Amino acid sequence: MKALILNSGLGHRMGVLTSEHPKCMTEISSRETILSRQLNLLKRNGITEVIITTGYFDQVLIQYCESLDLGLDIKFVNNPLYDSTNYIYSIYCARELLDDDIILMHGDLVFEESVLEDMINYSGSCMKVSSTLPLPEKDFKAVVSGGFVRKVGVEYMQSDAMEAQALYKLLKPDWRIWLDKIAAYCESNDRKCYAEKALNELDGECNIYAYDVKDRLCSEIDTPEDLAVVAAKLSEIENRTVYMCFSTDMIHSGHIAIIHKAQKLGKLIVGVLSDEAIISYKRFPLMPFEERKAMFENIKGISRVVEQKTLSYKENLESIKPDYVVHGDDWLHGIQKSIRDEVIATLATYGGKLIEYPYSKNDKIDEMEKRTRLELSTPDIRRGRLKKVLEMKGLATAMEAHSGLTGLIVENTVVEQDGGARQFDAMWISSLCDSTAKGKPDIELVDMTSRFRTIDDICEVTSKPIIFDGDTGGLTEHFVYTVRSLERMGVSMVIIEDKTGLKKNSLFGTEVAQTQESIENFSAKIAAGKKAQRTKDFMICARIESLILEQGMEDAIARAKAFTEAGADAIMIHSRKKDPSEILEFVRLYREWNATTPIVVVPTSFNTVTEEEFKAAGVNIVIYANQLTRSGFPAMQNAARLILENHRAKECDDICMPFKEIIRLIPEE
Ligand code: SPV
Ligand code: MG
Repeated sequence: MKALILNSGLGHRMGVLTSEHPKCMTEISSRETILSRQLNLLKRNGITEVIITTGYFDQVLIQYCESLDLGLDIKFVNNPLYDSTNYIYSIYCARELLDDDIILMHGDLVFEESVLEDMINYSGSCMKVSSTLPLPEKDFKAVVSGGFVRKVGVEYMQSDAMEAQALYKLLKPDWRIWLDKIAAYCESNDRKCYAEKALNELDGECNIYAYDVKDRLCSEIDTPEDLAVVAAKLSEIENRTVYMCFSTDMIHSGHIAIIHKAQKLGKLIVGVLSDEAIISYKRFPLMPFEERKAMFENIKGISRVVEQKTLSYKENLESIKPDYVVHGDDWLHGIQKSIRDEVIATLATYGGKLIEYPYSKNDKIDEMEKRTRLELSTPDIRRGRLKKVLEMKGLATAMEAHSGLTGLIVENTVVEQDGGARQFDAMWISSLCDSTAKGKPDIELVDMTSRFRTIDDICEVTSKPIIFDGDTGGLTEHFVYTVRSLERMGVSMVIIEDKTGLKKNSLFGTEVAQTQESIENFSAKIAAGKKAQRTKDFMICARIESLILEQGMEDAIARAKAFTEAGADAIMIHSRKKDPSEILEFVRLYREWNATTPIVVVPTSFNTVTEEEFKAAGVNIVIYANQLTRSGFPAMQNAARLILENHRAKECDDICMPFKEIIRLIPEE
């Protein structure tokens, strides 16, 4: 596609402004002239071959174009009869160079980039019209019917006429017909009319669509008054702001394309989503916030980068008040729909607009995302992530998983809430649930090899950090090996409890015989584990059973202090009381002594306390230790019973997940 710019005219209505150069060299801002703007926009939109017809001051014009040094292939065609003919003859002079699709424009036309871009992207031939501007008295109008331009001229004031400008995109077949007619006119010496006179005679032979740009700028400059109006509109356009928000840590061609589109609407301000907000609805970011921010700051044409703390745009929109928010249309459904609704409502409060571009699904991007998830699931990356989540969020949640499938549920369950989203941060590999899934009691009967097999199954299909329930840790001599094996597998934390002998589940409390380990022995086990540890990210958490075994708060706190001093990276305090007060009291007392070591709780019994309340009290990890197992088994028992009762499976179907859905739970490689 080539551009043809008609610059042979005299421009005498501009007065002194055109006494030394052609009109197209008139400055429209401190940075650009009409022509430099046209050429820059053509270049930005992929048009590199330009034909400029010249007339008076042609050498000034040629030198000026050279001085712009735009790297465009510009050919100049002089109309030797410029002062006695109209541009129909200039086109005729250039006809040999015009054997292509053509963007045709008058040399005094100023338009916003999106107008040119949209017309270039339109599938057929088209001419710029406006349905919102009044019909100009002296300038071009287009008679439009059925969406197509039938006539163009200054004389049409009828109701089916629209304001129009000499900005066309002409596909070769349409252009050929018009150009032949132009040639016929010029060869029969009819050279003083508009080229549109030839077009009008074709009576619809060329299919030129009336491209309605409404209020967007596309005006010619004939007089100093026009210049003032256009310059004011341009400065308003240049001060427009556009807001986009990104959560990505990988910039790809799709992002660059939408950033380029957004830049054409005004100064682009990019909101970079905080780590915490990303973790809440997507996956763990590969790069922390500061690095992602720097990445956007270094993209050409982004004028400012700010943090967006939540998935909700509201706070940033209310403070920045951008003219436009730009987004792909992929948020019309799903988790982001409510965020989109809120954006629309917020923009409406001050007259901002949402611009959505079609979202193009891209296999390469899906592949990159898959690889990212794979990378996140590799042991070295996965292991360190629990610490990072704790740093970023202060409080992490973990949900029980005992198989690949339950791991996938913890990995993929996301709930939309209050304009945001929530998901679990980590997985808890419970000894109770792992044993139960194998039909065995929770007494350290399932050996480590088997427990590791469960970890392996889960690791294969997930990427979230893992907290492993290590029971008592076994013999110290064995525990040191366990630590290294867990590290190798990418587990982030092992929790061992200060019990000895035959371990029973804590929720039995004192109903069964259980022995607490001495402070000395357990401290030594922790210290040995820490010494055996090879990576810096792995954490050993000491679990205190004093409240479970009714040994009192003082004992619990004394143990917590001793185990912390022995090197424990975190402290878990457990209770089987419904009333959370002893847990909260422990947290208060421990925090008085130690402000930073993470505290872990397992609120199976004291389940009325919310995560927010735990966080406010000073807790850092909340583990939902058994809920998938406890909810899954009754459903399974019920299904088995229904089939037995009815001698068939039909009645059971209503409580079963459709097969299609269960298949969808498992991602295909
Ligand atoms: C587990 O889930 O195996 C635990 C937590 O150790 S509890 O069952 O509450 O003891
Ligand atoms: Mg356990």
